[in-house]
Amino acid sequence: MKRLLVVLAAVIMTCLLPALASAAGMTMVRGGGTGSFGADLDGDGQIDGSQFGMSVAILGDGSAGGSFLCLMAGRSKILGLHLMSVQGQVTDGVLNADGSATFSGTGSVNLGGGTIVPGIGFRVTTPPGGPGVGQMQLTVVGAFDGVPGDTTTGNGNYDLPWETVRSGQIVVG
Ligand SMILES: [Ca+2]
Ligand SMILES: [Ca+2]
Repeated sequence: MKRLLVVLAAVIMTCLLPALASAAGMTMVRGGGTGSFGADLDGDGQIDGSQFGMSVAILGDGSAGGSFLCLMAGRSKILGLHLMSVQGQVTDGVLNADGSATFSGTGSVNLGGGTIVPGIGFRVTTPPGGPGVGQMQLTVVGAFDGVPGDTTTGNGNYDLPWETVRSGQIVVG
């Protein structure tokens, strides 16, 4: 857990580096903070959420680069899994007509207890904004379909619900 927090801090620090946004034709997706699913997904009486960090450069030809981290900290058996974090490198991304960005890549899912599953695809859509405005939706591709919290069962993916930014922000631009 401590290592994960260090990684999260590093991602957020990276988000703050203005030099990354300087290249022409590149759109940055930067964000860090906490989000809430607005619901008690695992039935333990607590509203569930995550901490997140992202620093992504979308190049306009469908490719992208950067990193993403979503950390469900301090909770055991989140959503019925020992899912603790999704951390990965971004390889593809697009800007959507509504001003949001969608990016995807491959990373590792840390299930806690020393169990880290590498080579897992993920996809994130991020309408930008600060608390109560910005949102994030994470899909873990090809794994965990149907576990508690999956909003679309039977498609092979773990489709997490939309999260609304509770602190911090997501910036697209
Ligand atoms: Ca809960
Ligand atoms: Ca699913």
